Amino acid sequence: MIKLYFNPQSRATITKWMLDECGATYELVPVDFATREHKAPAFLAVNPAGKLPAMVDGDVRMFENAAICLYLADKFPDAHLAPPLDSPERGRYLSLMVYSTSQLEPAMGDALLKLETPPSRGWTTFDVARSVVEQELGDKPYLLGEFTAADIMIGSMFIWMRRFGGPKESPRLEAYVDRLLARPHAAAVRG
Ligand SMILES: N[C@@H](CCC(=O)N[C@@H](CS)C(=O)NCC(=O)O)C(=O)O
Repeated sequence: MIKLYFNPQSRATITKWMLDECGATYELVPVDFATREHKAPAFLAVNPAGKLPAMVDGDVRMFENAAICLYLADKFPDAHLAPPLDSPERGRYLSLMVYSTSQLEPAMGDALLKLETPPSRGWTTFDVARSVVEQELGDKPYLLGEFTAADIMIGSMFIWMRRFGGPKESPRLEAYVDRLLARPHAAAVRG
């Protein structure tokens, strides 16, 4: 059975949302930050970076949310959480999955911590990242039209931005966040 190393106060809630949308059967393995269980050898053997989430599926060992969500979307094709391999939307889907973690998330961190984002960093300001997402969303209900793992990765950032007291977003983004929060399995990231 899939094992998700989990703490409810962590990004592992994103993986939990994904697993629930997949209809997967899985076991939550609690990881206690207070006792630094995530830096103990037993956990470092699963994720040498000492961070949540981490996931084990038989012989498969994984860390990093984007990688885990990409893996799960392909493992559970009946959940239709990724465009098929031969779909022209596949490229945009992969780009958005990577964008969520390489650009949007660090930009959001800078914005919340009120840090400058110099152009020499590998990511942009949150203002730029937000407008990229808004453009990719367009008038569609979800980034790819239908709900996919990209909405879990990108939507979680906007859900958290709202939760952590970020500025009000445009009506289009606010409606997107409301739509995501209305999904029963989003409970994991709702806090
Ligand atoms: N890019 C990683 C980020 C993982 C991450 O930073 N996890 C945090 C929890 S939200 C963590 O484990 N922090 C504990 C630490 O670094 O000591 C992912 O998305 O999987």
